[in-house]
Amino acid sequence: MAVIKKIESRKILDSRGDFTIEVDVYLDDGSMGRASVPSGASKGRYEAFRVTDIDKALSNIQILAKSLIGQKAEDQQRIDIAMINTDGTANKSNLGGNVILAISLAVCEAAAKSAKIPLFKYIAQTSGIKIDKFKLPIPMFNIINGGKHADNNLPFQEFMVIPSGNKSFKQRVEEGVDIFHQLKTDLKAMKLSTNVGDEGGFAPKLNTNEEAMELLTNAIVKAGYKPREDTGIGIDVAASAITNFSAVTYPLSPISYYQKISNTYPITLIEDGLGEDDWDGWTKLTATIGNKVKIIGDDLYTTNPNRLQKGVAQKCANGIIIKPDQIGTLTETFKTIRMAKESNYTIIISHRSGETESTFISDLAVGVGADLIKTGAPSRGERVAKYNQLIRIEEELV
Ligand code: 2PG
Ligand code: MG
Repeated sequence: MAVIKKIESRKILDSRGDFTIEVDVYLDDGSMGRASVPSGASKGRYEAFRVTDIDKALSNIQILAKSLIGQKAEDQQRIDIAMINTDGTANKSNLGGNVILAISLAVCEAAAKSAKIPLFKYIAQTSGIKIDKFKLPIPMFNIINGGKHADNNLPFQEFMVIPSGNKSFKQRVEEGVDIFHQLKTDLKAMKLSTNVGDEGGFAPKLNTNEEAMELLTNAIVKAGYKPREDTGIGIDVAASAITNFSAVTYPLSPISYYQKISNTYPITLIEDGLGEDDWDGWTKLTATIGNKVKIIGDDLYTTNPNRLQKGVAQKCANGIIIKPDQIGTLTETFKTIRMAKESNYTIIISHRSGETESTFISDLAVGVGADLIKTGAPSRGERVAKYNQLIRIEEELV
């Protein structure tokens, strides 16, 4: 089996014009894996530490590289655990979650190339996650951006359309695109801006969540789809990122507010509807509407198996957002996904608002048998790269 021969790294750009790291792992059989790390704007308090000084991050990569030369690339778990131990902290604050993850992902890609199999198949082999048959994740198209992702007054961060039912990935993309273009036409007719936000969705100057949900519902209908039956609406509240959160749902409590809006609009999924430390609130929210709306934890869980374990025990949420950079290794990402599957959670693989052109998460979603993928609107190169990779994978699977 091929061993690691050389690790190179560099400073590259992300979609917000910020620098991030890219790592190349070379094996002694000539295979090379390349990975980069995205970054969030609305970050969870419990995410792995990110080294923001990219020059420092690059020198940390070289510290780790020394001990990895000569290791078998197929030993993903051993390599990840060795890096966790070298860092020696609970949240990777010594060397950085972004530093460790970049190597972790690049090792995985190099090993897949060495094995001469597609990345998603290699991930399926190496993750220890049981899947019966490969399936494509359902895309969640974030077509109205608010919160910290846009320069408007929308309190909620993301307003997504989710093509439901029994459709191919390609059909779901067509549906998302139809609705995206319909919305653009509608915004233009209303003399509202069609400039896009961080995740490629429109960022019109709207003031209330209701206006956004109304616009989405109308665009679904006008594009020829049946709200809820064909297309659901998903929202990422990103509650922890809202300064005066209770004012947003006032005079109702957040839970009553969600009850109300999910009766008015075809809402099928709510992510981060409550703050990241409000465990009791999450239990109540899930008990109240969890049977008809997917209740998803992102900042609540930060892809951390310990936090997920606590949430499962307390019956918080019924689904989880998985972002490898929140936890910092592929091995821990797999562990969280395994645990979530055992708890019958909905699994959503997700991008970050500051992305690179990497398509690793597309292969990850298929390789672990994720239910959904969240990777922005069908617009902006770094977002469509992920959808395009999934289109290719679907073709390969038929
Ligand atoms: C989220 C993400 C991705 P950010 O909150 O789910 O959409 O945003 O990367 O800014 O944390
Ligand atoms: Mg989120």
